Formats: sequence, C-alpha cells, structure tokens
Amino acid sequence: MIDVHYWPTPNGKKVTILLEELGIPYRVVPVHIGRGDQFTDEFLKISPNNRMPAIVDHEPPGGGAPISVFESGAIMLYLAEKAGRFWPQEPRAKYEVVQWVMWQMANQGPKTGENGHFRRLGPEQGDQSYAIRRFGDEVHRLYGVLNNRLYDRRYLAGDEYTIADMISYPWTVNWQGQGIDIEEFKYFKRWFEEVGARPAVQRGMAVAAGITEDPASLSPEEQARRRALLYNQRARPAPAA
Ligand SMILES: N[C@@H](CCC(=O)N[C@@H](CS)C(=O)NCC(=O)O)C(=O)O
Repeated sequence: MIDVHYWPTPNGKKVTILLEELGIPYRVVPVHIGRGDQFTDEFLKISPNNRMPAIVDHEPPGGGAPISVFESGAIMLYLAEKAGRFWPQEPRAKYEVVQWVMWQMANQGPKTGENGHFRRLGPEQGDQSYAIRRFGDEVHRLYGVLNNRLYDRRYLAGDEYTIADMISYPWTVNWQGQGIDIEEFKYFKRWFEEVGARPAVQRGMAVAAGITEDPASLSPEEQARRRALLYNQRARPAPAA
C-alpha cells in the first residue's frame, strides 16, 4: 500500500493522476496546509521541506523498510520506475522525460505558483503591479514553451504519454486565473484537451476535492492566522546538540 500525504492542489494532483493511471491501490493521508499539518514532527520526518505531497511506500522494490519520498518530481520518477510504466528507459526517450519533469519542477510550478499568489493579493497588501507583470510575463512565456514543444509532438516527451504530461497538466488547468488566453496557444490547447479527457486524469484531479474549506466560512482572525502561517515562513531552528 502507498500512503499519499496530500492536499488537493496542483502539486498533490500530479501524484494522484499517476496513481490513477497506474491503477495501484493508495491511501490518502490529508495534510491540511491551511491549518499547518505540514509542520508536525511526524510529517517533517518524511517531508523535511514542510510541503506536500509526499509518499510512503510500505512495499518498496526489493522489500525491507518502507521508503518515503518527498518532492512531486521525485515521487513521479519513483512510482513510474517501480511500475515500469509511463517512463521509457531507452536513454534518449528516458532523458526527454527527465528534462520535462525538471522543467516543470524548476519553472512551470514555481513561477505559476508565484503568479497566482500575487494575483490573489488584495489592495490592502499594497501595489503588486511589478510582481504581477514579472510573473505574468514569465507564465505567458512558459505557456509558449509548451505550445512550441507541442507544435510537432503529440506529448511533451514525444509520441508517448508519460509522467512529463501528468506532472505538467495540473498547473495548466487554471489558465484563466493565471491571465492566459488559451486561444493564443493552439498546440497547447489540443494537448490540454486530450490529457484532460483521460478518465484517470479526471479521477486524479478530483481526489478529495471536497475536503477544502471555503475561505469565506472562516472568521477574519482565522483567515489572518492562516495567511501568516502560509506566507510568512522563516527558518526553523535546528534541534539542540
Ligand atoms: N516542489 C514541491 C512543492 C510542493 C508545494 O509547494 N506544496 C505546497 C502546496 S501546493 C505546500 O505544501 N504548501 C505548504 C506551505 O506552503 O506551508 C513539490 O513539487 O512537491
């Protein structure tokens, strides 16, 4: 059995999409990031960066003690390698996939995340126009990278649907909220519609969708506490020697 430490965000959904595509059993362990579950000592043992997703595989390849993996890119590689699916191993094809997994982790995820963050801030947070332009332009550039890549290929790593597609898809779903006009990127749009129509992708995207709260249902004090918890994190002290 695989435990998926999860909250329904784009990074979490990458993993549930792959697990649904693989059809292997898994158990969702909610990490309520608004409440601060990501800071518990127990969670930090498997995810020292205090971020979800993370997995614990209780039946790792070769047996022995459970293996835990944090960082969604590492989780995708681990699960695809274990299952022997969605990651071709011929060296050229293998590194096509690795490059796009790294691209997603280093570019698309972080920049799209920052764009969303600055676009969501209210006027009480001050003038965000520089940040919105900086990250908005970068996200536009990244949709262009996808579009150009998909101009002459069906999938990101070539003819085959792989973890490179699964890891990139969830971050494209909110294109409207990111200030993107999908009609500008027709090769991307073709891929987006094809990937989004896959039943396993739809199931993976829907996992635990009902567990989030409507922020409007929280008191102003609780909303302020959660904002501080998520947006003002600083280093945790190392344990005493
Ligand atoms: N690079 C990490 C990013 C994970 C990440 O940012 N997770 C967010 C939710 S999407 C999180 O756990 N946030 C908790 C926090 O900010 O305290 C990955 O891809 O796994």
